[in-house]
Amino acid sequence: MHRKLDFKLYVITGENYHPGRGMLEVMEAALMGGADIVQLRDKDISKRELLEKAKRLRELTAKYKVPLIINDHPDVALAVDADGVHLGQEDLPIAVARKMMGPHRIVGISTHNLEQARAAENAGADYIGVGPVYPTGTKPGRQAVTTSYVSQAAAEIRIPWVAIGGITTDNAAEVLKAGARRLCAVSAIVGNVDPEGACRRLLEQITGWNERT
Ligand code: 3NM
Repeated sequence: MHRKLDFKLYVITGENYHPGRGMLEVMEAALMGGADIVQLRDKDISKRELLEKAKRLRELTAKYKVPLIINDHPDVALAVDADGVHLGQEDLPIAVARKMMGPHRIVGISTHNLEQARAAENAGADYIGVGPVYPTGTKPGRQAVTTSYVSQAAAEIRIPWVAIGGITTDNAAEVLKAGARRLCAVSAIVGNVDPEGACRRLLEQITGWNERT
């Protein structure tokens, strides 16, 4: 179990994020590039299909000894022995997910402002997402929170948190400068022709920054 969270580069995969390419091939490349936590986020498929994908991703992530998080569905997470579940603000409350997942699995949640971040911390979340930092087609319709929320999280949040939303190798330095120590990306990695290289470049930036501070 991975209750003690130690990661730098969080990668999310889902059916629509890498059209024409197989999930396992893309994710194996990301894992070879150093992705150290993986989430399956697939909103448009049946639960049965999600379960099958989750099983395959469980086998792959186990091979790389990387935690697997399932978006939205504690039952699927438990069924495939995933390491945790990731919730949105409209999903099950943290306390309910915790009860289902037990004390040793990871419960994470997306937050879009400091009030939500504090609430998640108080409710016992293991980590939070902080974003979307930049506008992103991967989560359309949600306003960017900018690096000002990243700076606030850096100053106030004591549980692990990860910056997410529109992050690429071009703007990662700005997000790290604002105080992020962990980054999450979807399109910049799984939508990249070279997911392994994309991971390596982002990780180099994160590690380089963490060593400086
Ligand atoms: N959650 P990309 S932003 C899935 O802010 C997700 O909670 C967000 O994708 C949040 O790296 C986001 O392609 C999309 O911008 C991230």
